Amino acid sequence: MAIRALNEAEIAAEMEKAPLWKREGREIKRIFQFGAFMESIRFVNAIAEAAEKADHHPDILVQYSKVTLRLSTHDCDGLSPRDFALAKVADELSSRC
Ligand code: H2B
Repeated sequence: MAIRALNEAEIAAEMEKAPLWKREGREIKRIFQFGAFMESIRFVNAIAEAAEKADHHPDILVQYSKVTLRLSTHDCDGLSPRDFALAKVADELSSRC
């Protein structure tokens, strides 16, 4: 299904609702800090399940107790509502890991 990239004003509005995320060009990024490696892995497994269900997949970097997620929409070469929807899910899941 075709998806439209958000324009700058729409991205700014979404960023206000996602204060823990940083804009980096055509991506948004958040570093999640956990207490231990296995917490990182539980989070990665949970976000992988959510991503597969949503058919929207983040770039994931695990560094011991730290997980970096980067979100962008390849299909529109930019940021779309799907990125911000998955960012919100990641925020919610991270508080449970
Ligand atoms: N993930 C991300 N991050 N961006 C996409 O554009 C995207 C995706 N597209 N996951 C999906 C899969 C698409 O390739 C499939 C065919 O629906």
